[in-house]
Amino acid sequence: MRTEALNRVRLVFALFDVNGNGVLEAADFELMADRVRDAVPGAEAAAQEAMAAAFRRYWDTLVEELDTDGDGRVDFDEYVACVLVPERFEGAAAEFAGALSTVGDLRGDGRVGRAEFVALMIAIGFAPANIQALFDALGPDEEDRVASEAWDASIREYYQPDADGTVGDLLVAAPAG
Ligand SMILES: [Ca+2]
Ligand SMILES: [Ca+2]
Repeated sequence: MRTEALNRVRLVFALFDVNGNGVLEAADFELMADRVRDAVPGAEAAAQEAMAAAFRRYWDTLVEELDTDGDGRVDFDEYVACVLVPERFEGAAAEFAGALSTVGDLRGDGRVGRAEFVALMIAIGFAPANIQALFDALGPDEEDRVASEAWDASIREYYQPDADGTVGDLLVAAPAG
């Protein structure tokens, strides 16, 4: 595997390992969902529920596809195999991205303000400086808001195991934490 691809896989693994114990498990995705919910307290309850469900589904997909030894957790060696079957994660990644951008779209008009964008991206583990760079790259309007569709697309690409040369690569510059 190319070094860049492996670095990217390492970074996404670290983002998913929210409690930092070195393995992915259901608790990590519950923690992430709690953080996202707390990041935007003004979001609609339906959007919050869809987000929590999408995070659970992402976890279900990971464990179903990658938990080779069947212990109910995904360690890094198991996780690396995700790059071999990226198509199996497309649906779950799309749901995850769509749910996240919907939570941030407080006015329900298809745009997300910088404050919500930054709070949500910090909640899922990215470094603040990188988040600002990504927001700027997505072309904020005069009200400093970006199209949730553009953000949605960048998240979806980012969590694709074999993605390359996307706007989301701005986030790879320095791991969060
Ligand atoms: Ca963990
Ligand atoms: Ca396992």
